[in-house]
Amino acid sequence: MRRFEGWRATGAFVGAFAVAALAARAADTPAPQYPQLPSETPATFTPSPYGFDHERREAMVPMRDGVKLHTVILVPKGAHGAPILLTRTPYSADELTTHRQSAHLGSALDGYDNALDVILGGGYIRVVQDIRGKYGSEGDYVMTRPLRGPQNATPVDESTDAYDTIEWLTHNVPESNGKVGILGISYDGHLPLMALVHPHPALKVAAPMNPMVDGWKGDDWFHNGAFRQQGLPYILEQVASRDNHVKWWSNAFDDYDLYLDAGSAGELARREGLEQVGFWRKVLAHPSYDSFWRDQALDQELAAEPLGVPMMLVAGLWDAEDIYGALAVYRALKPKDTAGDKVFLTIGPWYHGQEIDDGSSLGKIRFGQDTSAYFQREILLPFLDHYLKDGAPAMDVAPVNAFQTGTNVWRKLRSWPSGCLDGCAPKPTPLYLEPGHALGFSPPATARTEFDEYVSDPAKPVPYRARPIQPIAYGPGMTWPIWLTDDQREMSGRTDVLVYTTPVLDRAVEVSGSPLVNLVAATSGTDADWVVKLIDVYPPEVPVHPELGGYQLMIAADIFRGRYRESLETPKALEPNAPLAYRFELPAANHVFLPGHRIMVQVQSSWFPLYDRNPQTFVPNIFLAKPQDYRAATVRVYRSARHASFVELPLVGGVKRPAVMH
Ligand code: PG9
Repeated sequence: MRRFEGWRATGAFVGAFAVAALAARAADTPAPQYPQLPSETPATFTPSPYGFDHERREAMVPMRDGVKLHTVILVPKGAHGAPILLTRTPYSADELTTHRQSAHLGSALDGYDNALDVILGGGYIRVVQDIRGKYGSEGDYVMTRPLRGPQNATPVDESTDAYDTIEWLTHNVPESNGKVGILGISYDGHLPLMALVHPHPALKVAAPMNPMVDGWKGDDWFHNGAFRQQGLPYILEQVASRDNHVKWWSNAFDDYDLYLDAGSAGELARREGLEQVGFWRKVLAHPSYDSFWRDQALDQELAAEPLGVPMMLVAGLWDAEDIYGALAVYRALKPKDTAGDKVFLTIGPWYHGQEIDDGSSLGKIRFGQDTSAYFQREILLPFLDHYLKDGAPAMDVAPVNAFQTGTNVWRKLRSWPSGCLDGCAPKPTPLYLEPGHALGFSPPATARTEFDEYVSDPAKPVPYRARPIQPIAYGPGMTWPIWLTDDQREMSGRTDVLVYTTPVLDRAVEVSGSPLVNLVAATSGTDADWVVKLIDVYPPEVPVHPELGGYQLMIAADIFRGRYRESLETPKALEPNAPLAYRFELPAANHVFLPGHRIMVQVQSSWFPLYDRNPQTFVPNIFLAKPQDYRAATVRVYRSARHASFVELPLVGGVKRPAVMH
């Protein structure tokens, strides 16, 4: 999410009213005529090309419905027969291409979305375009505009806009070789996927990085039905005005206070005036996985299309925004790639979009190498070159490049998930919650009903990170992007967080794929959220990195809203105090728990304020829950033979003998 912080409530609002009143009064009086000094500003200014290593052109590119899209074209001096790298964005083409007032292409390009090693190293023509309705482009804005179909009766969508843009570029940029690649991160990674629907023949390759794919299941708006309410400011700023000048107001430094004070996400949105914003009204009306969300799930839409353009999907293991999308698309499309030459995947140890930033570390975790530079130079550049350059060399990029954390090595794989190049498939292996807050690979033997218990109180929800909690924002001092690597120690000390830990590992435990939660739990309420975290616990002392002593690093974690246990579309009240099974997938891991470490699982019922609170009393629409609906509940997590709770690990290397235990 591209929200810049550094702005909080000021008197600007009051000031705006005063100016409006003065203007209204002035309109009544005829303006006096004074002599004018000739303007010193030319009618149009032509920038001097002196010292530039590239030429900047701007065009209003016509779409099939007559709407024109503002497009910036940066052509390296002397370019001839050069391919085009296109990014379509809702985040200002100007901002992305005027980072510094520099005559050098590399300095002019903003770090966001501009994979500099690739663009500069490849001698590409760089094109960045404002999508319809944003910044310099004409037309109306619709958040992640749905494809033509049930939710879009117009003749245009982002796929036709991409098509029309590529058509124009191939006829209007004489320095190009007529081959176009499209790439981008997040929203700008969603747009390359859109371009793959009825693609233009000149579109030769796509690199959708950390793309937003399914807003309900696991990307920006919800995770498994729990609403990511700290995304409200993004919705406001992105949709309330064409150029994002309308800003979110906050009168609390700690988002925990701001969101708790409002009660529900619906109430906070109301206080901010969000009901004026069309997209928010849609979210408010569709809290469940109904056709509104299902019809827009891009992985499923793409699976229904022929596979034509080769693509490099890019996923980050600690992506706090779109951790779901890239792998969902991979899973949907890979079976169609029978020749193995269309769907490629990179999985890196990155926050959202870190593959084009410094990739040596993430939070306190170091990787011993710049993983992003490796990705750009050794994976993305040869991949794009191969499809875009005339007479390009053969490419030996592996079908899947996955960075393995813990050991800190890149692994070349044939497919994902897979333990090695020759396909040693990971074996789903349950890791059980055991008595005494232990974890182990042996199923519970006891026939007795056994459980652990806590009180989940919506008046004191579990913070998802140490307070004060910052908003979702980027910029100086903002730590939102790295939160998934926060130390979980503080949370494990709470009475409303259950903690299960293995003994110290005597050999490595390797996981590759998506762990599957199987929780059997009961609540005294009629609705509940379940947060399950798979954690690598470092040894008490780590001599080379003392700050990692005892660190509790989340490897995979997610939330599931209990009301969707039986159907994602039709929520249902939970039967109070009944042990019920909840099964859901955690985001993918590619990790080795090293000898000397321990594996931990934490279970809790809130993750606040990133996710809105579950009132724990069933109400039809949680956005509209009233203060009296929020009630404390007693929660039981079961761990007996009949009601076993476990996390199924995608274990590589078999289970000849449980790998743990001292
Ligand atoms: N994660 C952001 C986003 C994508 C799509 C829709 C809304 C938000 C982003 O960083 O672009």
